[in-house]
Amino acid sequence: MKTQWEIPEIGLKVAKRDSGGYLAAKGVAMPPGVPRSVPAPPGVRDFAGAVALGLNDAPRWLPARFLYDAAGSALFERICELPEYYLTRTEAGILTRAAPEIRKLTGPVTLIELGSGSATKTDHLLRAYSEDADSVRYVPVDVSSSILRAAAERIEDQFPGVKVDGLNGEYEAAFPLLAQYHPSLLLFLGSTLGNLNQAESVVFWRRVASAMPAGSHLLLGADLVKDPALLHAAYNDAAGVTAQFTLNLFARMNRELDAGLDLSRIAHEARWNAEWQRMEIFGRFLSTQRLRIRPLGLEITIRAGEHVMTEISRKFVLPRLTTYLGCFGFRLVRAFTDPRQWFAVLLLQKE
Ligand code: AVJ
Repeated sequence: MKTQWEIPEIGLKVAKRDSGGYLAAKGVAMPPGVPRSVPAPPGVRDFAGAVALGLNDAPRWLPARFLYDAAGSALFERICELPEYYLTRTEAGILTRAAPEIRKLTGPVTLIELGSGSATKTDHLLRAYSEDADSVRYVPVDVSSSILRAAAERIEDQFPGVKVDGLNGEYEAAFPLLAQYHPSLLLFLGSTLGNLNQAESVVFWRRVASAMPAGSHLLLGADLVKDPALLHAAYNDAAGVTAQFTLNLFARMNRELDAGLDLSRIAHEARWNAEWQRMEIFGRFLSTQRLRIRPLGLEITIRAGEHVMTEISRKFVLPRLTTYLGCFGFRLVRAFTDPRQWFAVLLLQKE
């Protein structure tokens, strides 16, 4: 029987025989003992393809977006409450103080939010925008349909003047909305930008810039470079929730790919890379393990001491970030920060 599998990262689609596995389909002889592949639903195939790609790269890596399954999203909500994780709290403080002024500077607009999640930090903005208007439209965009539905219900309850038009999908799905809902304010909060590496960031901002009509606004939350000790604490919390968040990605491999990993022999590691101005987060293998990617019929050996990068979290320096965004046609309208200058919220306008 022939099946299809694909690696969406590189748009690769391969026809494959169940009995032979991917390499056999490409004419590569399979070593004996490689498990047979089994058919899997599309979401799992995406994950399997990404894991196969990243774990066969050097250094090994996994795309950060797979951290956010139901268990991972719940763990991230707990991270936001940790005493060491200053980001969410600091950004919320900035938004509370700045919301009325942001509203004044943009005028009445539709709010479109990328990666809205539970959207609790958006409340300050929704309050400001619904205060002096009969109705405001809010378009949250998120890959998790359950979180999206819950957020929409909560917001329509809490803010009768807000009309919620949620969109379940990846960021790309939101780009056409920017012309449709003009004038709009695009929200990209929480320093989610930090997850994108240099190449991904260029692709992202080019797409946003070309989708945004001239004159429309962008509100960007960005975490700033600071004392590495504070960063280290934020990503190595005493309660170990961030470690659970990292390990959940490997647990997800066990759940969805039948990977057969011993999670007690994988350690969370987060370190500051000063030259790259980013936190780098890994699962470090404490012993050699052989893992299966059952849907693809692949096996991979990872040796003791090897690192698998699960995410990066870039930190920014304000004038440089502003000039960088200017290269894509975004003009800074106003920068808002907290008294300690730990985090910044930038209001920008597309030229
Ligand atoms: C959601 C990407 C902003 O980088 O701080 C938190 C994710 N990872 N702790 C971040 C995260 C570990 C978070 N972002």
